[in-house]
Amino acid sequence: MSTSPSRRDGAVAGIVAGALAATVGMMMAAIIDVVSPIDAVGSTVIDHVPRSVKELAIRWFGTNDKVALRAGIVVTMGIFAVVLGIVAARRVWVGVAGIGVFGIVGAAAAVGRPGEGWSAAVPSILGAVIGGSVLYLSLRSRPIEVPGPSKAPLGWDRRRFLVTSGAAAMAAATAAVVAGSLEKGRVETLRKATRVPLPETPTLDTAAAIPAGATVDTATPFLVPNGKFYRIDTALSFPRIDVKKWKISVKGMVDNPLEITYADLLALPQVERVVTLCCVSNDVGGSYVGNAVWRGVLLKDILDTAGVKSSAQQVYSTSADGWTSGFPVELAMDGRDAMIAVGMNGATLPLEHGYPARLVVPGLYGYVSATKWLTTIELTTWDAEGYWIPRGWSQMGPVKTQSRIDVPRDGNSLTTGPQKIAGVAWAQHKGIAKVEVKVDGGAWQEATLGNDVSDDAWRQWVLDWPATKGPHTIEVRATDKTGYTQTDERTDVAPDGATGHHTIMVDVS
Ligand SMILES: Nc1nc2c(c(=O)[nH]1)N[C@H]1C(S)=C(S)[C@@H](COP(=O)(O)O)O[C@H]1N2
Ligand SMILES: [Mo]
Repeated sequence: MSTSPSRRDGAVAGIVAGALAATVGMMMAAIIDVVSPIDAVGSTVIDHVPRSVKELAIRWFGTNDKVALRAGIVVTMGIFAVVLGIVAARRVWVGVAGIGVFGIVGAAAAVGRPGEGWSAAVPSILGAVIGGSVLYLSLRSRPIEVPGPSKAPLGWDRRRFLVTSGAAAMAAATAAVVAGSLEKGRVETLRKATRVPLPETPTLDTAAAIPAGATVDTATPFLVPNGKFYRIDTALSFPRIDVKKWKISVKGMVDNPLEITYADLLALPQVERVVTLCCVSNDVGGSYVGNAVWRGVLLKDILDTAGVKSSAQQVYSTSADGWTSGFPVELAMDGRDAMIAVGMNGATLPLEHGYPARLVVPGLYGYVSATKWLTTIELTTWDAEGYWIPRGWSQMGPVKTQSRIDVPRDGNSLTTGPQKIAGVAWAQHKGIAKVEVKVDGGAWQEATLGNDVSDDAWRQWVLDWPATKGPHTIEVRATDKTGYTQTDERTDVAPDGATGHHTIMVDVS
């Protein structure tokens, strides 16, 4: 019989104790309805990584950056747990203390999340206490009975280790299943609510019908279906919203602060508008842009009711999970269709896109305006900074005129003869006047534009191209209705949006 655990036994004890701590924490968080420790740590990491790292993560993982972060956290914790276990095989208290440190980190991160109270510390602490106890029980040395006349003064009971680890592993698996099903149930409840169609509103002012010619048959439909619409946000899991209690507070520099419930919102006069939304992180030619019919209450109506004081400079909004954005007050009042949206493409606003309600402001990048899971609209000065501003992005975020080639794709092989070059161009709240295409450094050729549905929506474009044998470079540029033609100067997405012409290469044989 061995009298002390091997390094491998220590590693096993560490990973099992760590897994149990994490899963108990997740389960407890789901039960008492607070942020899960892993999400809390993950969100804290997201909030504090430098812009360069965030950009790198988006470049590497795209919209899967969250999955990558979660996986990164789990792998990091796993490595630490193994190391702690190996150390604990010799000095059990060091291992227990290590798990304690993890618990404190998780608890501090959870309590520090926007909207969380002290109770958010409970899951991490409980997880650490249970994980630490399991580590101690599996690895501690103690007087043990051995057959025979002598009694070993100190020893380690491998059978106890195996039993404890086995039981803990099963408990961790159970806790993981329970936590997973509770979270799934929570999200399912919210999703179910989004499947209830919006009520008919007698005062619905609908978007102009989209004329047939507006939709050119290209790879990108004029209206992007909800399930295909790009998604960008910092939320690791959907905010824990109870629609019955949810409301939007309109406060700050207003004469009459308001509280608007979901029922209030649905009963107010509404509009439907076609608006293209895009992300400041969209690289030239990128996919973080989409066009949809948004339905909602005009922000101006709400602000008129609240009575905005003349000293207010910024419409500063906050989400249920503490994300913030802000834009000039004038842009809510200048007649553009800035709205609190509750519907998207004829359906109730999907959870991914901000259910119960979000802001949509034509002409602005999402990071300064399009708050999803909206809970607060505060009228304030420029002293308040939206989430991305201290992280190196410009406080003003007007959308830059852009165009993209969707057909053919970069690197495609085509056959000689008639081909179509097609795509989309956008210049929200200015409107697209012209799109031109250049093949192999030839003359700019004007593309045929899809109908002009709204200055806030993108326009599809198409150009017939007699493709000849060989490699070809295709470049696009748009001119908006102010007469501005896109510069070919390539700039980075930071701090206020990329410029440059989308250019692709194809091979014709
Ligand atoms: N609550 C919340 N709202 C948010 C964000 C976020 O991180 N959290 N990201 C914004 C950004 S940067 C963009 S580009 C748009 C994207 O909206 P979508 O995911 O519906 O396409 O949402 C905006 N609203
Ligand atoms: Mo964005």
